[in-house]
Amino acid sequence: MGRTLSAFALGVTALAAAVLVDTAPAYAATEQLRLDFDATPTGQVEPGPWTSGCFADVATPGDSGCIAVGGTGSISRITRPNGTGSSPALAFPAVGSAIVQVPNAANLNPGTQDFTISALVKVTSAQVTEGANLIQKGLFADPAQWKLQLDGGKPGCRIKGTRGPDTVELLATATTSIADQGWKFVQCKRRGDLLTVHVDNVQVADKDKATMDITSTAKVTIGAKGTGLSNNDQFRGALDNAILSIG
Ligand SMILES: [Ca+2]
Repeated sequence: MGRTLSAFALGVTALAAAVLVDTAPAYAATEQLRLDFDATPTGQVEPGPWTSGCFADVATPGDSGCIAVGGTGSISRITRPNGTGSSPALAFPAVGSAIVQVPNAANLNPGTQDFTISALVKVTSAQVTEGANLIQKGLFADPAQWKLQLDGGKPGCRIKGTRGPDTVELLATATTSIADQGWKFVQCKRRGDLLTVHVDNVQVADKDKATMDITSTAKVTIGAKGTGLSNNDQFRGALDNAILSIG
């Protein structure tokens, strides 16, 4: 993140250090979902590969995200640098499909509020695909969706919802790929009528007319649309800290 850990931060736990390094929201938002993937998925052993098991949601105790796969897909352990240490992260498969899915919950719907979708991702040119979904709630054709994606290696954000009697949608996409650049902090933010995409805290895309109600009964999926084996927009790189903040 280009941010140096303070001597104080070095003295706290790795988890707390990850929080300090990865996010420093300058606005009053509440994390509704934070999957840091630090713990071993329930019922599994390190270092995988895994085809099942769940990760606890650090932001909402009691909630969890669980691995689901299709074909020969699986999720494997990888680690990323974090300050002077490292943090456990996930590697998505080169073949087949694999996701982490979180059941629908009312607190995962921003409605008309401001919100931020965040993830740390690393992708190589060989892993780049035309469609690569990082975190989403709802499908493209559904009445409502929020989505952070990495199509062609370019961070992008799509939202869809209702504005009065109308169904409206908006897509903001960076012009350059983040492939082969190591770990990058990618974010999608809605602030009032503005939708923006950020890479390492630098704004790389924006679109206005973001005012809409985004509410659905869809589950949240991380790494792809689902467990389909075609047209699944499977992400094939590495990911850590999947976060949704609202407010
Ligand atoms: Ca982690």
